[in-house]
Amino acid sequence: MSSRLVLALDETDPARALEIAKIVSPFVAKIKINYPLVLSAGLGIVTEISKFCPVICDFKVADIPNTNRLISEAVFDAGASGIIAHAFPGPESLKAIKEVADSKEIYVVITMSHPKGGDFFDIERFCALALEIGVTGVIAPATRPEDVTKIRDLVGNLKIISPGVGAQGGSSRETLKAGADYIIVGRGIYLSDDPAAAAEKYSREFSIND
Ligand code: OMP
Repeated sequence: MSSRLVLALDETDPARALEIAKIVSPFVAKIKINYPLVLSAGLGIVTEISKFCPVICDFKVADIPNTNRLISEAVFDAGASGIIAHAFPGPESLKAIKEVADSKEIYVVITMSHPKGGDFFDIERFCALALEIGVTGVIAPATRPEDVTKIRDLVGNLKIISPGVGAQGGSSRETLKAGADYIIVGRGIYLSDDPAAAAEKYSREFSIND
């Protein structure tokens, strides 16, 4: 059974984050790390967790090409298997990540999951850009499955990873039906009294039977 669950590990206590990562790793496809954990634990936490689970660094990289390149080099040198970037800085900024990524994964944010989070994003243009650059996949909101459907039509076979299930109220069923490949869950797991049991439950709910 392959898991479609990605844990968003936004726990800020480094020791607890590492413990949660260890106990949930049998149930998740990947662990996504964002600024809250790296700012408290340092980039070394990426190296630690990468020893037992693939790590995506969700740094929503959005800068000029040279800065994007420097961030990506640091992230991949630390052992991350993937990185999340914004599309709006345009093709040159994404190409700079692609140049250092080799076989590593790049995911591009198409539109965001929070209320009014889509108002400033151009779905058609960002999907076309993701295809032009040849990224691994895109981030699309579980809180708006209608956007996931639209994005699936636009990105063909690129992977779709969807945050917004659990604390943000999105439906995993609707989102997977709309074409998502993976579901991101953060607070619904790491704030649970029993993160391993919560991860197992979500993973079963989203499972693909090979
Ligand atoms: P929970 O809301 O706690 O399940 O966490 C969701 C995770 O997904 C957080 O790490 C967010 O930063 C991230 N996320 C969104 O919630 N919405 C988006 O539109 C994009 C992301 C992301 O890029 O991962």
